[in-house]
Amino acid sequence: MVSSTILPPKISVTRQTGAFALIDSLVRHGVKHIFGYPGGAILPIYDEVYRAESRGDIQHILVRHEQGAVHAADGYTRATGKVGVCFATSGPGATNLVTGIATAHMDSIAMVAVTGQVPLGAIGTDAFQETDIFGITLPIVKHSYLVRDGKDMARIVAEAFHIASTGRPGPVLIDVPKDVALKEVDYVPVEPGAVHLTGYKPILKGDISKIDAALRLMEVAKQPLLYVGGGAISANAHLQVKELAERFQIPVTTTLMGLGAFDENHPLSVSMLGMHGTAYANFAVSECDLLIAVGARFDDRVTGKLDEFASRAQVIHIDIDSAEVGKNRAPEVGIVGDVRQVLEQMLSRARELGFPTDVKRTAKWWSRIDGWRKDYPLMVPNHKDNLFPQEVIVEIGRQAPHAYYSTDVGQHQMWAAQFLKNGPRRWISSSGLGTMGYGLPAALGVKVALPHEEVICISGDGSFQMNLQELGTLYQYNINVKTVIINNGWQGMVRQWQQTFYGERYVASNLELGMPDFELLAKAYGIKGMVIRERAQLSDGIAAMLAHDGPVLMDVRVKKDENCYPMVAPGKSNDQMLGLPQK
Ligand SMILES: Cc1ncc(C[n+]2csc(CCOP(=O)(O)OP(=O)(O)O)c2C)c(N)n1
Ligand SMILES: [Mg+2]
Repeated sequence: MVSSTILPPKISVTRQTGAFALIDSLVRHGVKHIFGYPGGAILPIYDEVYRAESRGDIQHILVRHEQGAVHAADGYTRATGKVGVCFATSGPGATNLVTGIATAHMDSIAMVAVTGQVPLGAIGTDAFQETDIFGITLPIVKHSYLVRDGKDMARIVAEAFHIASTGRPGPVLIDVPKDVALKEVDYVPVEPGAVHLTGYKPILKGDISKIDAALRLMEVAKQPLLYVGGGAISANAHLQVKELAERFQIPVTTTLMGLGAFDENHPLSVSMLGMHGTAYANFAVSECDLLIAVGARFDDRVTGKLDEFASRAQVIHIDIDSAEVGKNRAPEVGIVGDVRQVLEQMLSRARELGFPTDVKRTAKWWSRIDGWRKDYPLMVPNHKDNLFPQEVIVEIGRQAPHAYYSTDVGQHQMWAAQFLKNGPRRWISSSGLGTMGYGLPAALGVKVALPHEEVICISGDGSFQMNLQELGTLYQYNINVKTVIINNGWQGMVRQWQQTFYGERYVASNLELGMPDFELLAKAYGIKGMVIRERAQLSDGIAAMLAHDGPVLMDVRVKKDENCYPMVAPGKSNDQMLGLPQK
C-alpha cells in the first residue's frame, strides 16, 4: 500500500510588475490576440506585450485607430464566442474606444477593454492625457475596474473575463494607472473561473413550473411564432431552436442579431422581422396567437408601434437577463435562464409529456403563411439599365455561401440581412447601436480569429470612409479580408428617409463630391482594388475577388436611388409596410 499525504495547494508567489500580472493573466485566460494602439500611459504594458510576443504567447495587432481595435475585438467575439481583447492608451486613446464599447454593450458582446491611465497620484489633476474613462463608459459597460494596486490585477482579470462572458455578455473595462503597471507586487496567478462574486450569479436553469406553463400554451396555440434574437447566438442554442421549431412545427423569425440562429433555407423559416424584415415575418407576428421570444428584447426596430406588436398574442419570453423580461412587453410566461439550457429543459419536458399531441393544429396557420410568402416575396430587381444592390448581395452570397460576413450600417446592411442566409456566428453586424465604420475592423477581427475561413465585409460608401484607415492593418498583417463597397454615392438610408418622410429635401446625404477612387485608395495601401460598373462584370468580378490570395477592396457602382423595402415606417404597426406589391 502506498500511503498518500494531502499536500496544501501550491501557491506560487513571485515579485512582478502590474503590467506583467496583466499580460500573464490574459495569457492564462487563453488570449492569443490583442487589438490595440499604444501611447504614454500604457507603454509599461506594451513593454510586457513585447516580451509576451517574443515568447510567442500572444500576437498584438496594431490597428490604425482605437475604434478599429475595439470593433476588431467585437468581431473576434461574435465569430468565436471567445472574449475579444483591445488595448488603448489614456485620454484620446481611451475615448476613441467609446463608440465600440457602446456597440458591444448594445449587442451584448463579451469584451475586455484595457486602457492605460495617468499615475494614481495624478488622477483628478487634469494631467496630460487624463480622462475619466471609467466615468465616461459607466453606462455602456457591463462592469469596470480602476486598478489601484497591482496585487489585485490577477483577480480583476479573472473577474473581468467571467463577467464579460457569463450571464448576459457585455464589455468590461480595466483602467490601469501607469504607476500600477510599473510597480512590483506579490503576484499570485488566478486561474480562469476562480472567482468569488457573491452579488453576481446568473440564473441558468429555468423555473420548471414556468416551463410547464409555456409548454401548455404551446400545446394549444394555433398560430404560434418563434421570435429568436441574439441571445440564441451567444448561448449557442441554434440546435435547440431547430429541435423545438420542428417538434411543434412553429415558424421561426429572427431579429437582425438573431440571424444565423435558424437556417433561413429551412421550410419553417420566415426570415427576419421588423423595420426591413420580410412581409411574411411581419404579417406572421401581427397575426400570431402565441409569440415565443427567445433571447430577444422587443427592440423598437423589431416591434414598430409597441402597442400593436403581436397584439393578438400571448407571450412567452425566455432570456438570461431578468431585466429584459417585461421591460417592453409583459409576457404571460417569463422564463429567466440561459436560452440553451431553458430550451433543453423545454424539449425534455415536451418529450416526457408527449407534446405536441396534435400536429395538425397549426395547418391553417401554415397555409396563411405560405400565402404571404407567395404574395409578398423579397424582390431582387434586375432592370437592364442598372446594377441593383440587391443582386450584388445575392451573387456574393451565391458564390460564398459559407463565408463570415460583416456589414456596415445603412441600406446595404439591410439588403445583406435580407439576402444572405448563413449560419450561426457568421453574421457580424452592429445592430443595436448601428455603428457606421464597424464593418472593416470587425471583419479584420474575425479573420484574425479564424484565418482559414472566408471573411467578407459588405460596406457602404459612407460607412467605409469612417474607418478606411484599417486597410493599413490588413496590409501589415496580410489579413485576407474581402471588402465590397455597395457604392450608391449616397448615405443611402438617410436619402431614403429624406425621400420618404422629409419631402425629398436631401440635405447632407450626398457623398459624390469628395468620394475617393477606391481602387486607387486600395492601391495606395498596397492592396488589390477592383471596380464593378455593370452587371456583365459582376459574377466574374466576385469570382476574381474571392480567388485572390490577399485582401481586396471592391467598389461596386450600383443604382444610386434604390430603396430598401419592405419598410415599416417608424411608429407604425408591423403589418403596415411600405414597398409591398399592391394586392
Ligand atoms: C457613426 C454613425 N453616424 C451616422 C449614422 C446614421 N446613418 C445610418 S445609415 C447612414 C448612411 C450610411 O451610408 P452608406 O454607408 O453609404 O450606406 P447605404 O445606406 O448607402 O447603403 C447614416 C448616416 C450611423 N448609423 N452611424
Ligand atoms: Mg451609400
